[in-house]
Amino acid sequence: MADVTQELSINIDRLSQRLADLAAIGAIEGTEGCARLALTDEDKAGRDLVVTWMKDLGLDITIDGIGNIIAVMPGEGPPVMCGSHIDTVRTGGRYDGNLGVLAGLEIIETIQAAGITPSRPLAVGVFTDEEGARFAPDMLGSLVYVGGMPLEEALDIEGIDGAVVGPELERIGYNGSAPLPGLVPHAFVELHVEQGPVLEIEGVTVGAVESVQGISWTEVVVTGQSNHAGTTPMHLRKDPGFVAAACTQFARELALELGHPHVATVGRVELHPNLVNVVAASATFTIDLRNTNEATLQESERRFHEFLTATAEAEGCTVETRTLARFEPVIFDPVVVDLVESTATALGYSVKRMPSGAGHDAQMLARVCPTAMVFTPSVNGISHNPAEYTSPEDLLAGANVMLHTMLQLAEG
Ligand code: HGY
Ligand code: MN
Ligand code: MN
Repeated sequence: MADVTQELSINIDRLSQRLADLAAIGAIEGTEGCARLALTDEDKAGRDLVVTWMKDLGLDITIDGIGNIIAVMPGEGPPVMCGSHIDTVRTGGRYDGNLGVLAGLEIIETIQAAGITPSRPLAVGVFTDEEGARFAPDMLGSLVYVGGMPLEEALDIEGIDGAVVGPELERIGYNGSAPLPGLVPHAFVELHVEQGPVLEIEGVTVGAVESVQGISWTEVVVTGQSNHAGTTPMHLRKDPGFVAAACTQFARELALELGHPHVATVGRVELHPNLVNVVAASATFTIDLRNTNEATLQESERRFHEFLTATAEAEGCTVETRTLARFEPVIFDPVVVDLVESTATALGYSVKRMPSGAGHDAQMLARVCPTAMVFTPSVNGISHNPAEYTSPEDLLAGANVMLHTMLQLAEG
């Protein structure tokens, strides 16, 4: 196998072109970004395009009951797998998830062109509904892939728009029959944009990701009493909109008190009837809490819930909560992390070991095989925003680190 040198390199123009071609599906006008919420027509169109590219590479393609697409080179034994997701949030960038999938295709095309046949086959996975923005939890497809959730339970999940996973999968034609849990890889590596500011601020080209922080998503429904905005004295109100706003303020104050890396986000808020002159009848909102430390994450959940309960009671409102996602922090395989780090150094790139603030499919594959991630910098640390950008030089670096990491895993 070729040494770890730039002599064997991916083709950045071909990778950039595929990123552009995929981003054209669900393109957000006037931006570089795209919107392909899971299991929508746009997601289907993106899947169809990626499957075409997989077929062009002569890969063996399987689709399972939750719609995960796994493409494997010819060969014997468990593959060295990479991959990610191609579903996006509603204000998505073109790199989040897409890079990990398309760099995998680029790597396979590169080694085929070089006439290299690894001892273990390489594979690329496209995992369904990583974002969890339409159908919670996030990382749904990879969670089912590793046996973390029964398929039947996943197929019954109702989305924020009332659609249900199973019928939507059928509607877009990706309710496959490949067995679940899925094929256990020899190892898994995910290339992903950092989606944060650390690599850029520190002037580092590659992230060797050691862990993913814990994630807690809860949907809260506060019910009060709809009333006239002009005639209802303040002391007689039962205003769920006020409770939602007070909880948003508390979440921020609690995060600042707990300090970095704790983060808290109220990302979705829906008042009903949502009218200028009506004290709301109900407020539905989500709270996303994250921390690298499980005990601190649990403390934040407890304190948030206590504040919510006390504030709603004082306002004469009732509360219902529903857990949308709850994943503990995940530590990646130190051997694979070391390999990412040593490979980046051998290729002449600056590299930093770091945690991931975002959730990723790799945190699920880590349950079944040695797993780690490669990060590339995000300009201005921006993501989940159409302005998301990573330079071709950094994309090249990240993809080459993944190429050589995968080849070493295939020979190791
Ligand atoms: O929410 C996340 O961290 C990921 O983008 N699904
Ligand atoms: Mn992602
Ligand atoms: Mn994302």
